[in-house]
Amino acid sequence: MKGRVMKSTGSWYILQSEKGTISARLRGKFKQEGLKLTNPISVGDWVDWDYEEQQETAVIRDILPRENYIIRKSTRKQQFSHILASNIDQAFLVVTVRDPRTSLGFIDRFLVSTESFRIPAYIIVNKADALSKEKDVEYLSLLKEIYDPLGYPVLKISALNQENLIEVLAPFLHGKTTLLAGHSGVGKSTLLNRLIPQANQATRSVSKFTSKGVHTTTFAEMFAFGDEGFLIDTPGIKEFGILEIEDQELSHYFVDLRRYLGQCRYHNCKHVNEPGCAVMEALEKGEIHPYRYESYLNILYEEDSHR
Ligand SMILES: Nc1nc2c(ncn2[C@@H]2O[C@H](COP(=O)(O)OP(=O)(O)OP(=O)(O)O)[C@@H](O)[C@H]2O)c(=O)[nH]1
Ligand SMILES: [Mg+2]
Ligand SMILES: [Zn+2]
Repeated sequence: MKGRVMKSTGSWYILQSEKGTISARLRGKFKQEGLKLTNPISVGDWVDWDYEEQQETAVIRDILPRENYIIRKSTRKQQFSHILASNIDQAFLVVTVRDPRTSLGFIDRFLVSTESFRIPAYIIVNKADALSKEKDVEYLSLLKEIYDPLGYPVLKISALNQENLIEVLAPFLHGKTTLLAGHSGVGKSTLLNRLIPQANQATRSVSKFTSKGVHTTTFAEMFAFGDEGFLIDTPGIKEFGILEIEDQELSHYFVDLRRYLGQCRYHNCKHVNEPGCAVMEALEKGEIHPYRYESYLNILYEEDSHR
């Protein structure tokens, strides 16, 4: 039978299928696409499962091919990667301006991962109610200035005050599988609870000492939204480690750099200091935002330092 993984703890799974919601185990090991994964099966996966009479349990036999997935380097196990979720229609990166502040570098890394499958991404600025200082308001304007023109809508909300949830966010969610991702403490679970009250996800205040989240959600979990939509709550991410990407490939995952590809003098241009580089010309003309180019270089150099 076919089913979809709603929750995965690593040792057992909750599936949704025509037989309703069931818990299942995994038989054997899967080797996939040459990736070393800390979680062979992720939330959002479609799987083939059987009921094993003898053990009185549902067993996952196989994973159906993934349409897409969001993957990052595991922070716990070197050389391993972790799939946040798979088969998603869109990603909501939940960010905050303060307590904790989400950096541009983090946002750009996440967007590289969504771009690698051309998954539409939104930047959801939560805690709009707490934007009192001038420099916080300026940061929000900067986010809008950078990302709106690139096709990543920047949407300001307050999960706490329910500001813009029903009017602005909900219309994007119907009939879609939406991933909620972001740092710990930005309010992903609070937002999910507002949109799906019966989800009843645990939430906890940000640490007073570090202004950072305390990693309340520990496993990704998918919840039905309306008739055919799903929302996936995920554990907070500290750093988004991108899997090895070839130098020449990286610019394909920056929408703003991608526009100029093929126009550089050298076909293997890395857009760093090569003569006749169309990307650097665009940067000088102000067609590419300097912060985005800075993120591009940071990722490029960081990947290099691993070789
Ligand atoms: N002021 C304000 N606080 C909020 C808002 N949304 C969430 N919070 C608070 O932020 C804290 C963290 O919220 P959570 O929903 O637990 O954050 P999370 O992103 O799920 O965190 P992890 O599960 O650790 O990844 C809680 O104290 C929430 O009440 C908001 O819109 N405004
Ligand atoms: Mg949470
Ligand atoms: Zn170039």
